[in-house]
Amino acid sequence: MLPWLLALTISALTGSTVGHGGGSERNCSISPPYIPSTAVNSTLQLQELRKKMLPLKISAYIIPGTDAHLSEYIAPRDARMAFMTGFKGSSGTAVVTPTKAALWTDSRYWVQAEREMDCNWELQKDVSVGSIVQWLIAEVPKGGQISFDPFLFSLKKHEEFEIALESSNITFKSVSNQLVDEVWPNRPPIPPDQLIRLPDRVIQRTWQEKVQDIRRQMAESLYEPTALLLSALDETAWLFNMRGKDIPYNPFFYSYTLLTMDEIWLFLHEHRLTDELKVYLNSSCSGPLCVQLRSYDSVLEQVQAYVAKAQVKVWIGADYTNYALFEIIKPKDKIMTTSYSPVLTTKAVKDETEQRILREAHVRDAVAVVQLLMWLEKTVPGGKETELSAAHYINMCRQKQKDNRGPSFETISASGPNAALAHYSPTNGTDRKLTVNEMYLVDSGGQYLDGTTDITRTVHWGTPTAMQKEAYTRVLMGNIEISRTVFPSGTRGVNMEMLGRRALWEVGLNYGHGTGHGVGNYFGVHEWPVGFQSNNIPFTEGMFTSIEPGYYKENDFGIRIEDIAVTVPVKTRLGNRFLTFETVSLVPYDRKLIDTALLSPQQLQWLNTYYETIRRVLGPELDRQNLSEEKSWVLRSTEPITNAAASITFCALPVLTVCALIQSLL
Ligand SMILES: *[C@@H]1O[C@H](CO)[C@@H](O)[C@H](O)[C@H]1NC(C)=O
Ligand SMILES: *[C@@H]1O[C@H](CO)[C@@H](O)[C@H](O)[C@H]1NC(C)=O
Ligand SMILES: *[C@@H]1O[C@H](CO)[C@@H](O)[C@H](O)[C@H]1NC(C)=O
Ligand SMILES: *[C@@H]1O[C@H](CO)[C@@H](O)[C@H](O)[C@H]1NC(C)=O
Ligand SMILES: *[C@@H]1O[C@H](CO)[C@@H](O)[C@H](O)[C@H]1NC(C)=O
Ligand SMILES: *[C@@H]1O[C@H](CO)[C@@H](O)[C@H](O)[C@H]1NC(C)=O
Ligand SMILES: [Mn+2]
Repeated sequence: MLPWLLALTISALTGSTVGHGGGSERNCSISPPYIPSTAVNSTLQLQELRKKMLPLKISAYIIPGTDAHLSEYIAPRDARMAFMTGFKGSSGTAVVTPTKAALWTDSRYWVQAEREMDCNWELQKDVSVGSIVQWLIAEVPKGGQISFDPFLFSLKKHEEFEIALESSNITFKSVSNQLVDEVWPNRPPIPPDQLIRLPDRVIQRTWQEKVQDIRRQMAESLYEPTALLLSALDETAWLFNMRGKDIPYNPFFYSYTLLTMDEIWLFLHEHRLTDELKVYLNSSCSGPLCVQLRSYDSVLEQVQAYVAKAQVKVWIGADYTNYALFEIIKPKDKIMTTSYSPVLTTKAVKDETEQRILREAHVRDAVAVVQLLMWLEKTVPGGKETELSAAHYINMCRQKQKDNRGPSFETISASGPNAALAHYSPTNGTDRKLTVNEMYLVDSGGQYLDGTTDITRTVHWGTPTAMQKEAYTRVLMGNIEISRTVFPSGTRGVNMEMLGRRALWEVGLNYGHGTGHGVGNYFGVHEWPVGFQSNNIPFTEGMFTSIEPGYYKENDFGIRIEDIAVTVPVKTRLGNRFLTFETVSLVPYDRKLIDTALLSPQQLQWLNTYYETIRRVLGPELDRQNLSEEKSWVLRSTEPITNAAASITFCALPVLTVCALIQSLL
């Protein structure tokens, strides 16, 4: 799935508010206002929230669309922004004042917000902190107070607001009462289901070994931390090799960990631990490798008690630790921060077992994607299939694969103009019939006990236009250029990112989303901090990332080609061992959309080598699953591609030996 571009420098390119078939948007400038049936009447909850704000003298209350762990996906009980506004998109910030209410969300969600909100809410489109603060300064009287639930702000986000409000003479202050929860009558409960530990076959490092490794890194730090506080849900789940299912599409469970050199406190809902898990965590003992279980809700108290001691220093990751935990640690010299905790940076580098099983998950996942593409090729001309039926089919195919645990995000199945809307997923209201006259984009992924997958293919079942073919080929060239690049270990993704855009830029095309993100082993489909943005960590051996350039033509079509790749060592001809990417997604591209004349000999060679790999690795798996029709489809789709045009051009050159050499490569 596409990562959102952090630096929204080219957001204008995707600033589309074009609707897609079926749904309708509110119109608040007519009288009476037109409110679609898909919107929520927010009058009552706004009234109730304002009643709570009044005695606390709050002039504006900020409601971010995240949870106490700054999760990208949240559980229904944390959907506070959606409860207040009606807007169910996965990213946004709501603000309520005594007389106004506003929602900020990025261009992916503008259409959706106009459909889901009533006219109590204004939609704001510039999601930068600067824009929110500007609005706040205009609305809040001098000397007024802006408040928020400190659990829903990372300390980094809090700092951004604080700096922006510095000279405004407005107080920016957390309130411990969780105001939205107080006015939310049927807030969903904590999920009751029991947590699991991962089976030994998918683990190389036991939790005890991981704890020792993290403690070693703490001991080596020059800042001499005495404790590490883990707040992001994947941090604790990774450390203990445990999983839950509290968050849709993400096998996480509500938790925190406080790790010192000789103690481990694990905060969770204890009733969710089986006796076996308690033994696994060795909870009834003492010693540096015994886990002391504490209730999830006692984390503030326990951290406070710990930091009351002399000579302690707590290491926290600024991007994923909530402000509530930060503000109780005083004085501030008892805190040491880095952007990411050592758990996140350690987790980013997969061990040998993780690398092997993540590759294996991608082989089985490719079977499911091949089944979808082959089925669509056969059925679409019949005229009965739609975006939704295709999404349903791919889910079904994945379910049949060993160790599947459902999809890793809601499938993006988009035909024609719908594919030009980033992050579009079909609904009953927008579902579009698939035809041989339109391009089709499918971005989907699976959770497997051994890995998380994410892949996008774009296809055309009829005759693509010259523009579609050129755009597709240039997107593919971007994907290949990143994939085949050779670089020294420690190179930042942001310094390679333009390789994915260059072929598009050459002809004045571009895309408005990020180029790639990390993925996990049965974890999040967007796993930070790996990727191609400025705040991602440098690439080293054993990291998995998506590579996913695209191109979107408003009201017409959308293209994205996404693969997962792992960084592997490569011997260079004149120098040291460098790194390159090895693609682990194993699904052929649409031959019909590739204009081979645009590809360089190196790109063509990469493509043919990739196709050989698909045959070599996916072929036996298809045999094992008795899928002979799929096998023939794959063989047909991975026939070596030759480039007649390129060889003619080259052979016209006077240097005949070069020509012969290149031809032998083709
Ligand atoms: C709302 O309705 C008015 C009056 O019919 C119209 O001029 C305006 O364009 C509409 N706005 C939107 C966003 O549809
Ligand atoms: C919305 O809810 C409020 C309070 O319950 C009610 O007074 C109002 O009529 C409702 N508005 C619409 C358009 O249904
Ligand atoms: C800030 O607000 C306080 C309280 O309303 C007021 O006394 C003070 O003069 C204000 N200062 C500035 C610089 O506006
Ligand atoms: C728990 O840990 C203690 C001390 O580290 C050890 O002696 C004991 O054998 C462990 N118990 C289990 C059940 O693993
Ligand atoms: C969509 O339509 C199908 C079939 O009519 C129905 O089963 C399903 O509940 C609908 N989904 C939604 C979200 O309305
Ligand atoms: C594949 O077919 C063989 C021979 O018919 C059979 O023994 C085997 O169980 C089948 N395997 C699967 C995965 O269906
Ligand atoms: Mn992706």
